[in-house]
Amino acid sequence: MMKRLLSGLLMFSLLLLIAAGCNIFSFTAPDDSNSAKVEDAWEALWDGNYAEAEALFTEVINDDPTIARARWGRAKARMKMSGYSGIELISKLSTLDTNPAVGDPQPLPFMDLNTSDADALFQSMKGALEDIDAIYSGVATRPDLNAEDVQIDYTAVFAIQGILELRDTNQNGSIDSNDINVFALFQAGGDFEFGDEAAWDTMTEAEQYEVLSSVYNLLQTSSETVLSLLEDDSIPIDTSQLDGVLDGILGQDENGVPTGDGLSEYAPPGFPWPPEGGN
Ligand SMILES: [Ca+2]
Repeated sequence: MMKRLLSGLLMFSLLLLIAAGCNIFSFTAPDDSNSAKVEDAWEALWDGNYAEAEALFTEVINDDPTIARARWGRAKARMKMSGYSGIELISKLSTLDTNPAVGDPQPLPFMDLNTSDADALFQSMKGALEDIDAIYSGVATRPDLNAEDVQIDYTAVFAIQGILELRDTNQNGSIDSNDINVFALFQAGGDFEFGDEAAWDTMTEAEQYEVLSSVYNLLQTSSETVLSLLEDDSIPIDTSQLDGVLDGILGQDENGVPTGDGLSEYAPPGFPWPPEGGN
């Protein structure tokens, strides 16, 4: 009896060892050097060495794109290199006045940036978006990062990318001297307009539609996430204000019903609106 108990215990201990061993091996052994590199990269990030951090994270991600902690780190490094954090970017949008009082139109953020600064931010956001989206959609999960963890950054990068698309008027992926600045404005009360309509009118209808569709899809994605942020009290920004701004540009009320305003006012006739597809 005693012997059976002992051998049972022994077996149990052995199983535990094997189980623990499996865990250890499956989690660390294949990417031991990656784990160490990820920690070095985060340390570089906290020290403010963003380029070094980005390079280290990139080495890890090229080796294994499912390591979420590296992707989040690289997104943060890229956002930091642009001079902004997710919260700062959202705050910038949230300061726009959505009160229905009559007032002067306000430039949308980044319309006043010079071309090269706007493009630097644009490229940072595209890079950050790719990594944040990989975590948000579950492509990259290890170790233990999920959509909820990156919700603020996800909301921010899609919103900012959407606004910046208004400066890539030829939609070739960069903001340069070949693009025209249409000086997008946000009217107090929550509408959207182009400050330079003459410049907008120099574009073909197909070009206009391409810009509007891409802005719409990015902002729509952001807007859908804001709704879940509204319920989170721990977020230090007024997300209902941001929600109002996004709805104003998208041309929809708080229930998502089209108002006929916003981007839709500029959609050329003969093209489907709202545009189909997402990202
Ligand atoms: Ca361009």
